[in-house]
Amino acid sequence: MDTKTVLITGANGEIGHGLISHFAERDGVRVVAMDLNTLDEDTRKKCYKTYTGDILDNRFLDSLSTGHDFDAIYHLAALLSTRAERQPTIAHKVNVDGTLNLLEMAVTQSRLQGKKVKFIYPSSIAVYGLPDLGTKHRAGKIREDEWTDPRTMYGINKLYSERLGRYYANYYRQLDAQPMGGEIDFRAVRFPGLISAVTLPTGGTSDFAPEMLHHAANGEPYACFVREDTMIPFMAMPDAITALLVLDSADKSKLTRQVYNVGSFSPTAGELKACVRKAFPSAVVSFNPDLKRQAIIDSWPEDVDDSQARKDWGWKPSFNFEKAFQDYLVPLVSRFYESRKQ
Ligand code: AKB
Repeated sequence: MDTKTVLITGANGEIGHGLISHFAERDGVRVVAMDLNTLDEDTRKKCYKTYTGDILDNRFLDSLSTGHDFDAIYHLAALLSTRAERQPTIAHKVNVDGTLNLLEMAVTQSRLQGKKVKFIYPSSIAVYGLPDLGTKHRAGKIREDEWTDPRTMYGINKLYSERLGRYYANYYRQLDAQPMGGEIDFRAVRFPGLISAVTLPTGGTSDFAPEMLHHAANGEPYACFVREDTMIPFMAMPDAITALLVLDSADKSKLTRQVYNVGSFSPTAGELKACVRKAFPSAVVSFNPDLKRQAIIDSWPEDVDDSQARKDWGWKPSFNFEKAFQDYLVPLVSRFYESRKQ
């Protein structure tokens, strides 16, 4: 069997942990992981090589690229929406310039290896921007090309990076005497809010859902920063990992787009609370909306139309709302906090 080498940036994040654990259980994939912060011992053991470094440091990226032949780059490193709003220029550097650096690395790698390197990119529902709640309700499930008018720095960064990916894949240096277009194979999914049983996100605006669950499991009260009727789409982490892997392995001739919506379930914050309290009856959850973060969430869609992903590459989440809580989130999050008490 051919062994593939995969670079994962932002490996210390939630998706990174999930991906690395997945690859560690399979033969045929060598993971080269990098992050700004040193990876924990447990994650390090699951990787072929790990690096502590900055995606804005071109000398570091050059030495990484010289040392390995990558078949695919999973570029996960990013500053999420709330953090990006607090540090917009840093967010732009990391989310846009960082992505540009990785795309350049992918082109260099493709040229050196004489084959297309895959570039797998997690985008976000933050690329959408609905102008008001009435429009959001009426819009319901939205398609990839609708309402792409983001109001956050993060959403703008993600939308622009999607377009950069498309440019590098299709039109890169199109005025050269011999344009080399089509050197990288760029594929992206727009994720909804993600909920993991074993990690907590930092700096996102969809964080109220995982925070509510983790506080309840850890016996801590939680004041939710959005209204009870707030609705955006969410997805259980194992489905997010599956989405990236299935899109990566999809037959290119079947792909009609480079950026796909992927949906799963869309509970209100009130329904999330009911579900959390069913599992943890003593949980104390109150609602104390932060009007500014609420406005960001209100600009994101209630749900996404992912029919194109279903049709082109067979996307189908394994977890609906009930199953995500019953079969994945509640059992694993309970075990996670119990083991930490021992
Ligand atoms: C965030 O809240 O910033 C992220 C996202 C929806 O992409 N979780």
